[in-house]
Amino acid sequence: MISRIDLRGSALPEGADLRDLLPRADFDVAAALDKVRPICEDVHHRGDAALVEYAEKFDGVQLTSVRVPAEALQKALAALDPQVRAALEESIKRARTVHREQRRSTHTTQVVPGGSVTEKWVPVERVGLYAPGGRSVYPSSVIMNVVPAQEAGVESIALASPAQAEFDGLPHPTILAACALLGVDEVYAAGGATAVAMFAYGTESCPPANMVTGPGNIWVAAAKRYFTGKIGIDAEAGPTEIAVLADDTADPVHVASDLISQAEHDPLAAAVLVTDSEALADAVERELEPQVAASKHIEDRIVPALKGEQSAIVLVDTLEDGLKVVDAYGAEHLEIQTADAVAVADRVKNAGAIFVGPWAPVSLGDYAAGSNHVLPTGGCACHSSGLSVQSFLRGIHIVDYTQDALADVAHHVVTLAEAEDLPAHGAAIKARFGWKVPSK
Ligand code: HSO
Ligand code: ZN
Repeated sequence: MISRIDLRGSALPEGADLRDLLPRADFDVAAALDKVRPICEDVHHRGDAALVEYAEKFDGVQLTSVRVPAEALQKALAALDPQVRAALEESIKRARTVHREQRRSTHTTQVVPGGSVTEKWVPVERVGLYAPGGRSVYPSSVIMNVVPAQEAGVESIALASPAQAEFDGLPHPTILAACALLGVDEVYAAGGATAVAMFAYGTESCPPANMVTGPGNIWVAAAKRYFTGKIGIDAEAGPTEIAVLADDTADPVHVASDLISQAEHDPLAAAVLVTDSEALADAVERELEPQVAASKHIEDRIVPALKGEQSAIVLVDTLEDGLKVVDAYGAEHLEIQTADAVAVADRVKNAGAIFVGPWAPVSLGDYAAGSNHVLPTGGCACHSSGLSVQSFLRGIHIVDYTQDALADVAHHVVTLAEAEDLPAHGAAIKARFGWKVPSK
């Protein structure tokens, strides 16, 4: 069901050599770019007409309007199962509680007397959020994208999700209901790369956005890469990953169920157990069989995910080595199921989010911990963070110097300008002091 990588018996390799030994899905965004480019340019040139045509081609839907009417959002909310509504509301409440505290306030640093630098935080003006359809209809991801944008103070928030033939050509009703709950009323029926292009270029119905965030398949990731530099993006989200660092105190039933929980997302999802206990590895493997058999998306997702080259049980000599392995892997989600899990978690350097101990499974974080579930995948956790209020803010430096404060440092500026062979830079200082470098 799941392969083993045995790293016991000799010293672990370092850095990239260790990373190369660890499993990872093949997610070739560069190759997808060639297919996505003409679609994006078509949306650029033909706007809504192209969106309508792609909805017919990819989603089998004849769109009457790209913008979803406000009544459709309210109708979807009214028809929402009350239990689902209550759960979404709780999820929103907890996410708000956490994200509200991420807001940054303006801060002024007095560099020298008369010279200050203020950093003010300004929200991105308009953001386009993408919510996938098809296999992954996740109202929870709508929450995870909308809440940080709202808490950051983004004024204009629009959402796109693919048209669905079985729902009269509208996006999935739970996506619409989640938008209504969150107070997002600008929603478009557009899918994949076409939705990203719609936000990047704008069309007759949809004004352009400064930034696009949200999960999606490889086409969405490729479209985000195509527009990098033109608009802001959150990340090129790849398939979901879970790594579990566990010792012999871990409960194999929990570990197996958590590995399966993320394998359930996608045949390319990664489930990795890192352990110093062969007994635990054996027990988890035994436990996987009945649990997989009792799950729903067995053949199309869970089995291919667990059997895929991206998943494995990695055996190490010590927990110390286990920490090196999980740091080299840089999982989107990392669970620590060891004795003294808090202390072990504290030592982890690379992970999108860390789930500590037996009562904080990834599923909790997916829906209702208050944390964000849009997290870096593919090892990007070694340089990037998950989505947060910060993702939607820009820090602008405001430089304020008096004449005396400038005079004090002028000679250094002129020296550096000359050292870089940029005398006009120095001249811009001298011009303010009768074309001389002020003497100190
Ligand atoms: N685990 C996914 C998010 C998700 N799970 C949505 C359930 N719904 C990626 O972090
Ligand atoms: Zn999940």
